[in-house]
Amino acid sequence: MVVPQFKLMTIERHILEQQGRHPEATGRLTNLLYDLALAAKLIARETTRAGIANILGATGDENPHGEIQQKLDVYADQVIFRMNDHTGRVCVMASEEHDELLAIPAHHSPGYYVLIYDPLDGSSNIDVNTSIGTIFAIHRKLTPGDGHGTLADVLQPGSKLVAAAYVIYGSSTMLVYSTGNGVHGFTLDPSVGEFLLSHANIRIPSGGDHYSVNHGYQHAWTEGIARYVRWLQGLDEEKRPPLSQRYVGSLVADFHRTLLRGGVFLYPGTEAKPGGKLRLTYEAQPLAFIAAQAGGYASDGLGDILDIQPSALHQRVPFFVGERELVEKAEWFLREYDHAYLEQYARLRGS
Ligand code: P6P
Repeated sequence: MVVPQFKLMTIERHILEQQGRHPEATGRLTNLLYDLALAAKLIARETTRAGIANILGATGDENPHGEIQQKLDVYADQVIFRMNDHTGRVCVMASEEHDELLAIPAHHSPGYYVLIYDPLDGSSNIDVNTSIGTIFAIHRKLTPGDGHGTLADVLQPGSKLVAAAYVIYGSSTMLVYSTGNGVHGFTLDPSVGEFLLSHANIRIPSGGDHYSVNHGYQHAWTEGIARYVRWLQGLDEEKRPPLSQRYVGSLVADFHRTLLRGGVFLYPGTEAKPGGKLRLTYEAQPLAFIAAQAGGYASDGLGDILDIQPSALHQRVPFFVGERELVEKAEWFLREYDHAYLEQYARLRGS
C-alpha cells in the first residue's frame, strides 16, 4: 500500500488552522465555511449522478435574467439557502437565482456575515456533462446593529470581501477558497465524503499557454478587443509567441484552468452590451478576490474589479482575469482604441 507522502489535511482542519492565525477570530467564519463545504458535497452528489436521479433538465421556469432554470440550479440554490438560513451566522443572502435579497426567516436570529452566491454557474452545460460550478462571496455586515442585513451590506466592493470560494464539479469535485491568506484547493474523495488538500497555496503561473474568449462574438468586438485578441494570437506586428485558445463556456471551468495554468480569460463588453454578461457581486468579485490572492489580477477594462462599488445586485461587468501582464495589456488596448466604448461603459458603471 502506498503511504501518502504529504499530510492528509481535510478542509475543516485547514479552515481551523487558518482561523488559528487570527486570535481574535470567533469561529463564526470557520463554521460558515464548513457549512458551505457541506453544501458543496450535497450539490456534488447530485451533479455527478444527475442523469440517474432524473434531476437533469429544465424546470421550465426562468431566473431573473430570463435564463431557463435547470432543476439542478433550483436544487443547488435551495441547498445553500437552507444550509445557512438558521445557523445564526448570516444576516442576509443573495443568489443569482433570485431577483431580490433572501432574508433570514423571522424565527431565526440573523448573524454577522453576508453570503452572496451563484448556486450553479454554467448550468446550461449540465445536459452535456460539461464542468459546472458554484461561486461564494462572503462580506461582513456593514450596517450597525445585529438585525437583518440590507442591500447596503450586499453591495460592497470586492476589496472588502472576507472570503471567496468556488466549487468545480468536473472530472473531480474541487473546492478552492481564500480567506485572504492565499488560495487553497481541496479535492473531494467521494468514498469518504471529505475534501482533502490537494493544491496548497495556488499561484497563477506566468507564461501560461492559453487565452479564453468566445470567438462567436468576434463580429461584435470593439476595435481594442479585436486588436488585443490578435496580439494574444501573435498576429500583430509585435509577433509575440501565440497563445492557444481554450473556451469551455462555463466560467468556473475557464477560471479554474486560468488559475492553475496561467494565461487570461475575458468576457468583454460590446457597444450593444457595454457591461458584458458576467455579474459583479457573485461572479467577478469573488473570482477577482481569489485571482488577486493567487498573484493575478482582474479588471473590467477600466480598472481593478475589486475597487468597483456595486450599484445593483445583478449588475454586469466586462471581465478580464489571469496573469497581471496580460490583463493590463487588455486595459491598454481598450484605452488606446476604444475611447467611445470606455466612456459609454464608465457612464453605465457610474463610478
Ligand atoms: P457565452 C454560463 O451561462 C455563463 O454564465 C458563464 O458560466 C460562462 O462563462 C458564460 O456564461 C458563457 O457565455 O455567451 O460565451 O455562452
